[in-house]
Amino acid sequence: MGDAVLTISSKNYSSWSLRGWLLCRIAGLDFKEELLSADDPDARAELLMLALSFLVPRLTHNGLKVWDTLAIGEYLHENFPQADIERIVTIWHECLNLYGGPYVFGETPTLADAMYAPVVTRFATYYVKLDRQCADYCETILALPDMIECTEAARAERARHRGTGS
Ligand SMILES: N[C@@H](CCC(=O)N[C@@H](CS)C(=O)NCC(=O)O)C(=O)O
Repeated sequence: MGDAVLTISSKNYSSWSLRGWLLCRIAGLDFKEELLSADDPDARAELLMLALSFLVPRLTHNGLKVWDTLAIGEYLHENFPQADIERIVTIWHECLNLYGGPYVFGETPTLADAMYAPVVTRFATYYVKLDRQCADYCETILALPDMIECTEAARAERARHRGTGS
């Protein structure tokens, strides 16, 4: 996990501190809390050194300083991904059951399947364990003639790059 410190000003009065604190907790980040009151002139001086904005929350992780709540959220999301897979699996179940498969919206591949195609390949790359219905959906997508063509072209592209050293 590395070294993580979340600087906040107050658990009583700072709504932004609460947001940052919760984001870190939800992401499962192992972090230390540092409480710096924005009213205390010394703390304000320290805050300025921590974040040009003077504002909290502010997260330091592995030497990186993140000092905006949304940025903290995005940073944590990128570094500690969580519930995305479950969400996708839920959506696939709902759609496949409702529309009868084999594609997300029934018998014909649609925009939704094109959007999910890279998700399918990532699930394969990272050996994500899936239940039968979702695994079947992945196989269906990977077996699409257009998908096969594109995958073969991708392999040839990589081989070409390797060949030219670029
Ligand atoms: N846009 C900032 C807003 C943060 C913010 O307004 N924080 C308040 C605490 S609730 C603050 O640090 N205030 C200190 C001050 O105004 O001196 C973010 O998303 O983090």
